[in-house]
Amino acid sequence: MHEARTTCPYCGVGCGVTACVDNDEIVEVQGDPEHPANFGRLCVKGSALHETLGHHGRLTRPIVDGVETDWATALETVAKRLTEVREAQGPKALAAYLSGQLLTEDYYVANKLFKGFLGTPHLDTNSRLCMASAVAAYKRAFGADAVPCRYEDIEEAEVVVLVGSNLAWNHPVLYQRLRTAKQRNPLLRVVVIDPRVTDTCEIADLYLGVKPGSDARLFNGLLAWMAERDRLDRVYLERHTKGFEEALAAAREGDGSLEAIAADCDLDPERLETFFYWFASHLHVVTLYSQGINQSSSGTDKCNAIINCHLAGGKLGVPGAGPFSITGQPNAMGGREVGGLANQLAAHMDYDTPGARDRVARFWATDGLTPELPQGPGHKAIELFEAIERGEVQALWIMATNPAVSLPEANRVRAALEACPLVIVSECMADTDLLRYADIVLPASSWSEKDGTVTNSERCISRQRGLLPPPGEARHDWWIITEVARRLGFGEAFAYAHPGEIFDEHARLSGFENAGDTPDEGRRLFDISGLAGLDRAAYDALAPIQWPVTAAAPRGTPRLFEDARFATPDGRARLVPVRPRGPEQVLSEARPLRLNTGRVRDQWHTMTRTARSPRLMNHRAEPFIEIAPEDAQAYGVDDQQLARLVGAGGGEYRGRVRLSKGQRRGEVFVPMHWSDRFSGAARMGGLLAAHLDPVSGQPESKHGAVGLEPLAPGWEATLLVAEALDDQAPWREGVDYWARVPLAQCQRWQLAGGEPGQVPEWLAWLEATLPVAPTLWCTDPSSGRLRAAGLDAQGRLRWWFMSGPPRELPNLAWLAERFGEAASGDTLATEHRRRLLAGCDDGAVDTGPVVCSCHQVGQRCILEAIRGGDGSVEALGARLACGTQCGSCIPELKSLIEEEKVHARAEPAQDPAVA
Ligand SMILES: Nc1nc2c(c(=O)[nH]1)N[C@H]1C(S)=C(S)[C@@H](COP(=O)(O)OP(=O)(O)OC[C@H]3O[C@@H](n4cnc5c(=O)[nH]c(N)nc54)[C@H](O)[C@@H]3O)O[C@H]1N2
Ligand SMILES: Nc1nc2c(c(=O)[nH]1)N[C@H]1C(S)=C(S)[C@@H](COP(=O)(O)OP(=O)(O)OC[C@H]3O[C@@H](n4cnc5c(=O)[nH]c(N)nc54)[C@H](O)[C@@H]3O)O[C@H]1N2
Ligand code: SF4
Ligand SMILES: [Mo]
Repeated sequence: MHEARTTCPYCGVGCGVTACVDNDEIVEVQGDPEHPANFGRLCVKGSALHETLGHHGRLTRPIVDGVETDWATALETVAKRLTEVREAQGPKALAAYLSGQLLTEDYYVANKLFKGFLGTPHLDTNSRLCMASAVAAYKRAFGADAVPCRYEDIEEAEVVVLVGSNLAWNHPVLYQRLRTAKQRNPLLRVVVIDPRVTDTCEIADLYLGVKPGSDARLFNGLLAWMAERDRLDRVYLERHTKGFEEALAAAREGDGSLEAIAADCDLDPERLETFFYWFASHLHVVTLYSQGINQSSSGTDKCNAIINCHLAGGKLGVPGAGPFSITGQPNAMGGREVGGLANQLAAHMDYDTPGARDRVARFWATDGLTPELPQGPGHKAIELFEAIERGEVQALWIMATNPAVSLPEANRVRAALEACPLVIVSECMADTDLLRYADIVLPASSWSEKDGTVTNSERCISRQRGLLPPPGEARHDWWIITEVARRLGFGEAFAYAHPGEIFDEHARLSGFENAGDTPDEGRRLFDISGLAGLDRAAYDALAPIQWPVTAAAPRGTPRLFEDARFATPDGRARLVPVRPRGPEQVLSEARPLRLNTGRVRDQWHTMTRTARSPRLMNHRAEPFIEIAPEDAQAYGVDDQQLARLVGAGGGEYRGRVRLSKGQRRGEVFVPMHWSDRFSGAARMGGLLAAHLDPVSGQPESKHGAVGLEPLAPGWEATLLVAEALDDQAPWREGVDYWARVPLAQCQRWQLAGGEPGQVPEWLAWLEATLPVAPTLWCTDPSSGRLRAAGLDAQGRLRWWFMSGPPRELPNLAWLAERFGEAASGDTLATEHRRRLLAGCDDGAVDTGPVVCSCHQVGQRCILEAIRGGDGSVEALGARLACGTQCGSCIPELKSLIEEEKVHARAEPAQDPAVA
């Protein structure tokens, strides 16, 4: 048993993790007390990391044209087919689509191979869907893609503004840090700007429920307000910026009254003014923004509208201040550093950066090996798939991302992939929606096996360390890329024995001819030349450090622009005139509802990894549609019923309705996580039309337009099946709605279908659908509901069935235990057999959706405890332990307490339905 330190592979907070390794297994993970991102904390996803590991479900062998093969054949085939396409169609027929979940070393070699040696500019990344607008705005304002702040600034601020960020769920450890800072400093004010009341609002002193897409108008209004009230930092503007007058003129266009701005943003003027006043009257303001700002057809402008206000007040470059774009993926920032976006070349040099092409070509020594470096930028993600659709790009290598789910117009993307002559996919999991479209599948190593570096939201470079051997023949992404490069004839330029050697080259490139005072003279802000030349041991021991790291700043640079010198030719920051524009996806009679999409607390993106932890599946088990109660009534749907959404992207989405008082009228929210793997029709990517920001190319994923109607099936049912029976899953055929929920040792299938009033002959259906016939069954005479179970010849439990809606579910954990016993070969004990159809020992119903994932505490237990007198988070924690580990569920606990208070006053208490 030994302890090793590494970095969490989920969100951009980039927490340090201490892993306890025992015989090629990670038995426990804890927060690294010394890591500057988390100082020992972890959220629920981080603390469940070891539960998502294991060889089950992993890709372990390369596959070519549907047939498993060895690496030599697979690598040869990749090289041969890429060469064929290049020779027939030219280098620009080749493309790559990467991900912020690759390590910097993987990213670096992929970028070098495609742009430097294959000579195609078409290498883009899923950061296009995520950070592209923030990147473009920083470049417009500061001359470089540089996040000025560090996490401590959030703790040191007087006002923290969270715009379009659900920090409590998506950057939980940073949220905890903010929460603690607020407890220490009661004067710290938190403002949340989000159309939805989220769990983040729990710590908000002021909540602004803005109209979707109206943030630019709001921040323009703030700029004009500051100018009017003389709350500008005139000296800062004068000395260190340009463009203020133009930006102010644009901000003053139209009706500048507070009432008019408030009306356009759908806000109460008084609350809006409170925000303006707080922002304007404090120096130490951090505005932290995320996808509610970026994922917009005017996202870059929105980011600049925010940055304008910071520049105008001199609120950056000092502790506790700055416009802070928070990154989503663990290595979104690393991808930006190597130049993984299609408009970048390498190492913070763009195609139009003076001297950059020549410099990079010399550094990589591409001479004579390749036609030449591309002349200009390549296709951005959406454009790339359009070029594939047109047949211009004929070979695509996708690594560590799932565009068949996560891109807007996902059905069109699927058709393009289908038509593309060569699709290569590097992936760790055996079963993702994307793999269906792959001609060649390359099994990649995953977190805990991979070795390299990542950079988090505050520019902090940390090591992810390889602790376990990859399963089967899975290989590291950097290795796969360099082996292909060798077979393409570029062996000398890709002769790395270890990721440390790649990191060294990356560090050297960042410092290569990085001199002078201005970008025109070759100066780049991204410079980690101070980390070049590390030997293997020093690389392995590398402690977290914030870039730039240079001879002048060997310990890194926590905060940028303290000297107010920016990376523009004249050293001044730019204010950018912003003219607010609304969403491009327009509402219509057929699609009258505004569609908001985003994340839930316990899932990660397309769930390929988090769904492997049953306790992470319990928070939100099924795909859902959140809607205001009044709208639900108007559309004829009710809480926990099934409904469908139809959108302009050509797809539809089926999920369970959740009434939410935090949802504005006229808007619905759906999670981005469900794929065809987990539900029959719950891919939100099919609902959205691809409208792009003209500057950044980022799609408008937050502002779709949809129609809603009830699904009204004739029946609903739950089927639990042992893992071994799950392979074919014939029971999902012909049903109108299904969702698969992995539980420990069994799979839960939620099924619905049929016309109203129509109920199948269940016993006959079970007999026909399942390989093991019903052994036990009973029918409730009053409701006609059936419960049944199938045991094999040895008396082991194979399946369990219940007709009726999931709110009638008994104790799933108890049933899962019985499946666990069966999995280890045990026959069902007599006393359990008697209780099997009841589904519990004591007549208890299921504990409901899990609120506290760490301690697996269900909503029903919590409500009972509240009704029994535990009226505070502390009291609940003392009785049930909920909320006492990572704290992510505290907002939910508080709202349950609040709801109960309201209930207790209004009506006799009712059990909420099961999600
Ligand atoms: N649990 C979990 N955590 C994650 C991830 C995950 O999958 N799961 N993914 C990671 C990644 S890659 C990313 S990019 C981050 C994203 O982190 P966030 O940006 O916090 O996540 P989202 O839920 O996509 O959207 C944030 C909020 O924007 C709001 N919003 C929508 N439209 C508007 C608008 O017009 N104006 C404003 N002001 N707000 C609006 C939404 O209501 C939502 O609450 O999370 C990271 N962390
Ligand atoms: N409507 C809507 N759409 C969105 C968003 C939204 O808020 N709303 N958010 C957008 C954002 S911000 C993002 S970041 C994207 C995320 O969307 P994706 O990137 O498409 O989602 P993931 O599920 O993270 O896909 C990563 C894949 O890589 C695999 N993988 C993991 N680690 C490795 C590795 O080390 N090597 C290899 N080769 N493979 C690996 C995983 O198993 C998984 O299949 O979605 C975007 N799409
Ligand atoms: S906050 Fe993010 S980086 Fe930290 S443990 Fe949670 S998911 Fe991992
Ligand atoms: Mo993201």
